Amino acid sequence: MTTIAPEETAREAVFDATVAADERIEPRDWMPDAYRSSLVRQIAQHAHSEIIGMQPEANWITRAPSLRRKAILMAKVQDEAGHGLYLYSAAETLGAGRDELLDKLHSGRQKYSSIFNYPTLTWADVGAIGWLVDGAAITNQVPLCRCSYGPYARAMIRVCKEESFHQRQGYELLLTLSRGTDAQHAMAQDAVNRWWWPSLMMFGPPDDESAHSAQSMAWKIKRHSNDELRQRFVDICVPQAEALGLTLPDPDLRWNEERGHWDFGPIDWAEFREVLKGNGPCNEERIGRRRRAHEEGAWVREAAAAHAARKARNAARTAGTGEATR
Ligand code: FAQ
Repeated sequence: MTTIAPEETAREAVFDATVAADERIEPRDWMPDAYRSSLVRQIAQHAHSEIIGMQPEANWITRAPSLRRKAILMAKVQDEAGHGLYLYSAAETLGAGRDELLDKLHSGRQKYSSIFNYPTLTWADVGAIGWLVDGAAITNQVPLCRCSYGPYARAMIRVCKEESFHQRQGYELLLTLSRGTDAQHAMAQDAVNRWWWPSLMMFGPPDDESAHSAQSMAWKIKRHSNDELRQRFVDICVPQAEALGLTLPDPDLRWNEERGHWDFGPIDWAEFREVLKGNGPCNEERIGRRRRAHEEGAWVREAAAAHAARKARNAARTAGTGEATR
């Protein structure tokens, strides 16, 4: 039988009390190993999603229909890279280095969001991603601003502000198309038809199949279950779709007076599982491109490391002789 040292029990009691009081756990605080590894798992998956998520929209930067749209799209895609950096930094505070996490992404040992394995076929997809994908991301991430782990919660505050801008630009883009020519309206509708169901899958498996929800909610990493947030998202989107003059591709959407929510049709979880297994329409393309970008960026990392080493050498010499070298 293993015995638990009294200091261990005392540290665990402090951790439990901090979580119960809705205060934040900070990097130097003691935390259970399982709490640490679950946070690394979720934050890494989130960070990977942000950087892989740059690809579908970046595909349209060179073909944006005006300078204004191009500037907005470039800023948005750049924001997603920034979100990746905040999140990798949050993971670093837990002892998980960026190299290690990227290695796990590239070798398929860590996931990224299923949504980014779908193609962007037309310009309207940029609008649908902003409205639906960023909209789903905000619905999921606003509660994460109250996550029990301080660095993750604080990163989420800035991320959510930027995601709201992204969501609005997508909505405005779709509204312009919806009110445009018949062909533009049809293009907007087609994009919404293709992105609606995958957006609902972003919230994760149904609650009764969600392996991590119960523990993550007990630790106050997650504040709401996958199904609760999915329902919240549907309730937000239905009136917005109406205002856009577009329909959502679900014949079962009905207001349920008793529940005070919109009922919606069954989600194709077999498709979700296939995408997670690597068999979505763009899995290979996305991960292949990410690996290539990493390999092609090796010289930048080497140059930065060489520069840092030289600066450190110079600083050491200056400290020793009062003189700098080139
Ligand atoms: N895709 O037990 P649960 C964005 C995995 S950011 C792939 O329910 P949990 C911004 C899950 O990891 C989008 N895998 O898991 C943007 C677990 O596998 P594991 C990303 C999924 O953690 C916009 C297994 O299934 N956002 O879009 C998915 O309690 C536009 C069992 O699931 C975040 O990551 C999925 N959809 O709940 C960027 C938010 N769902 O780890 C560019 C933070 C589940 O055991 C353009 N993450 N899995 O191998 C979370 O809130 C949670 O991790 C959930 C999943 C809700 C995603």
